[in-house]
Amino acid sequence: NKIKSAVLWFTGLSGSGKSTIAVEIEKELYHAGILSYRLDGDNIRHGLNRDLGFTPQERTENIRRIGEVSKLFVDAGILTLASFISPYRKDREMVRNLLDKGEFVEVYVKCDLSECEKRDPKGLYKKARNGEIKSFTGIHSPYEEPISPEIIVETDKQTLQESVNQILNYLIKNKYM
Ligand code: GGZ
Repeated sequence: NKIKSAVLWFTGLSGSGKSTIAVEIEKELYHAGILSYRLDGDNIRHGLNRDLGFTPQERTENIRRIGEVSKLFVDAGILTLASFISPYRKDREMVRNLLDKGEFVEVYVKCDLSECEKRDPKGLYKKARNGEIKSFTGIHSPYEEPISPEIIVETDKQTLQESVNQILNYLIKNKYM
């Protein structure tokens, strides 16, 4: 019963809580002695993918590259946490298919658009509403909900701690930790 490595793939709207949850999970993994690494906009969109914007084609390429990078980390035995909107179902399925069975754990960070817009931590929804940002996900660009994700957390209905515990329980039950 060897510990499996995998990518925890957090998908959801901007402001849904993907990164916040991933940071908490990372802390718990660290305390449990499990090697993990977090991929997010800060270390990917400013580096490897800084040539990419937010057209449908660029989002697809963004996710494809992140999928390939995740595969390398998983091959290295690292529990990888990827938090990207990843709005297109076919792109998330492409990443799932890059990996072996059990190596892709899709976590849908579900939150009503109205709640994300109310949180608006970076003021981006406001900018999208007044036209300063075009093709913002949820406003003028689609978000395709996962059909059968491994985990769904509802951040407009649960506390952060409840969402974190739900994910940790999944990881323990399925022998990722
Ligand atoms: C969506 C955008 C956009 C547009 C900039 N649409 O809340 P944030 O700020 O920190 O996270 C969002 C991030 C989305 O990048 P991803 O790589 O996760 O997107 S995707 O998976 O769709 O490729 C947001 C910011 O970048 N941002 N412009 N037009 N989010």
